[in-house]
Amino acid sequence: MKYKKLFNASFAALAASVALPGFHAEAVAKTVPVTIHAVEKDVAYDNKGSTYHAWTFGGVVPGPVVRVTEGDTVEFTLVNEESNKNSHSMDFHAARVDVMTDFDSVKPGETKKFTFTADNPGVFFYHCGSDPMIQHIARGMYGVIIVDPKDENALPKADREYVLIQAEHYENPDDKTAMMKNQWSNAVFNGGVFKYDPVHDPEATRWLQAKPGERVRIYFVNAGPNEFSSLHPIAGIWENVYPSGNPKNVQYALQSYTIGPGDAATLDLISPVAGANAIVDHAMNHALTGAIAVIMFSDDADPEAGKGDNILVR
Ligand SMILES: [Cu+2]
Repeated sequence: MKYKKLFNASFAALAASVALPGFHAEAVAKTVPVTIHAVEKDVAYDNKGSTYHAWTFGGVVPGPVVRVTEGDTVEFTLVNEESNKNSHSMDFHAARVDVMTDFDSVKPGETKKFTFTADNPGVFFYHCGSDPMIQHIARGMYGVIIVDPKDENALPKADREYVLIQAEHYENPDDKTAMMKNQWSNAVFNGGVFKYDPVHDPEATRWLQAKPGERVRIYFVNAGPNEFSSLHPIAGIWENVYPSGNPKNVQYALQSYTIGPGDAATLDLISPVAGANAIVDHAMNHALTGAIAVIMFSDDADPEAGKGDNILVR
């Protein structure tokens, strides 16, 4: 886990606001230092272990899950490793800052800091915005920031949580022309072709797990760079859907929900029966090139799955 140390999200509270009497269910705002290193390295994109030369946050695709609470102040540091060949930057969709200064690119060997308050609860995309942005996203520089509501009762309690980030994979990561022409080879969840689908790829060893009756919360991001996703749980129905993950944006009992590039949603799923659902982008050329995630509902589900650090299955 060489790169694990490169990502330091110490959730130590450096400063705390004063909680008002009568608001015991609300989290106390804190300052959260988050440091992520831009790392250019080979990364696997399928279950066989085939690799491509990725540009990454933290050495992994997708980048590390950043998780804070509504009202927190994020003190962000981007370190562009000296060994890299390209400039990189960070664009948090959860931030309201200055695109010219805060989201500006830094050269290899340089560091950039900016601060923002996570004013809105929800699920938000983050990505590199350096030129050409289409290539920096397509090569793997994307991830999720989850901003939990400060009111702990704002959402129904989830029994398990999973992150799914959809993106298009290009055979040749240097071919910017193919990216502009949308000539991708695969649609992927969490950076892997059929990563969680042993039905379409016998070499898949991972899938999502839960028990029947449990509320499973999917934090979904569409990294793109170009394609929309019509997210559908085959053999299930989305119990609740929250566009951008905001508890105030609730919709009920949807079969599919469309999430454009650069957008995100929180989707809850409950299976009343044992068995499986297959979460897919219902655009068939996306599903059948890799954007399928099987979720198994069983009383034997691993008690650790979909909890704590296991919400993004690596
Ligand atoms: Cu970049």
